[in-house]
Amino acid sequence: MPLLPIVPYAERRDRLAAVLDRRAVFDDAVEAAVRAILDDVRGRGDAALLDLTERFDGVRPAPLKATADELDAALDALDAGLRETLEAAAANVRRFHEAEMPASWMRDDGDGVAYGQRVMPVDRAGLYVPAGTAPLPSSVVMNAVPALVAGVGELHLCSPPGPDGRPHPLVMATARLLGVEHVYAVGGAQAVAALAFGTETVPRVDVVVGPGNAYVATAKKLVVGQVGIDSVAGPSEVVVLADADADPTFAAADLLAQAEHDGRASAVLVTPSLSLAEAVQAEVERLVPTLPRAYVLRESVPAYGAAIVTETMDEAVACVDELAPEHLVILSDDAEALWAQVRHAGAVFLGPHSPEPVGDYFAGPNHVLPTGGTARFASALGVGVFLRRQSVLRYSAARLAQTGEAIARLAEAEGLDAHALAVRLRLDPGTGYEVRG
Ligand code: HSO
Ligand code: ZN
Repeated sequence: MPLLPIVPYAERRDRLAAVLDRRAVFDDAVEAAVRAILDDVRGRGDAALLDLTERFDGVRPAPLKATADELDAALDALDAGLRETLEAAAANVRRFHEAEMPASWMRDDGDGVAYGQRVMPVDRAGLYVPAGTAPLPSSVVMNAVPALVAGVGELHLCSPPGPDGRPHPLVMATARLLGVEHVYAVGGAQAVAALAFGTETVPRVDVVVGPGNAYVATAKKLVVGQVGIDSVAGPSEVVVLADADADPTFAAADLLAQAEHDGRASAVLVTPSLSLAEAVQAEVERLVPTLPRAYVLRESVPAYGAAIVTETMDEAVACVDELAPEHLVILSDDAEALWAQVRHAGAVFLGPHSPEPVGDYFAGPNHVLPTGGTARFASALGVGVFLRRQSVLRYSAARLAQTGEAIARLAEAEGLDAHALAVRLRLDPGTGYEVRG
């Protein structure tokens, strides 16, 4: 059996059932376990964090919070070339997110009536950076930079400790590089709980963002309302939309780049060309054994991968929309025209020179993206998550004289007479209601 099965479009639903089903990320058992963790942290604070970290990560971090010296030392130890690349990446991500920054606005009707919105950052943001099978310093950049661009005053970053009880050195170095001062050696649902409720060491924040496993995602879902969140992330996905002229090695490599993230990552080729599908299938077969994470690829590709062959390109585009993938790579000379037809995808990569890792690491777009079909209604992590729009209104005596009576009647129609009174008093200070029986 080849790793990447070729599936006719008509059979896509059966083949992709495993991918589509993942959308119900919420396992009752996981949810019950996470509720217990949230309650424990809410009730016992740091003591719970230490016990839970010992249970899940096998260490009791001491101290829970990385010291300034530790962060400095991690940055000093960072490879000079990596540092330069991370700095360049942060500058690109900053420029991208500055461009999406919404502006406050105020409109003045000229007669004393004015209204608008003031865009303001939250006071404190919590950033979650997973450690898992690979440390992700790029996730520090993708979480922190939009918060910094939004103008958030305090950033608090949680990341699981390694065997030494400290957050990964690359995570600490990148945090220090960006000016994130507060870094805690705590991961999983307990980290989300700490950020949402606060403990002796970790302050309660206003928003919690960042990718994570099912426990982290479920914890975020359960603390919504207590705090804001970016999104509830599931396993990562890519769809490569390719025409007959696409380079099959590029297509195969792009699939594997996403599929290597974890055993549940999904990588799907969609193409109207059977011969391309066959060539990509062969390239996947050839490349997998050459890669160190072949053990992950041998899990994810057969379980959640496919090469879907359609009759036409229109059908291929429809197939992409149905999947609403986190990432969409378009390998075609007509990439721009195809992009114009696609409605649902978290982030799009156009043409043969835009492999997804350029976006994952460097170019500017955020790599924290809507997964599991949520691209139908959700967007990439951006400055918006860290901002609030406060609306403001100033009315005038003249305008109230014109409209106040009508407004008061609307209030009475709702049975809300104090509302009507508040308006009428401005029109006629002598207004009053009789005391009722
Ligand atoms: N492709 C991942 C992000 C990432 N890749 C981090 C490498 N490092 C999810 O969008
Ligand atoms: Zn990636």
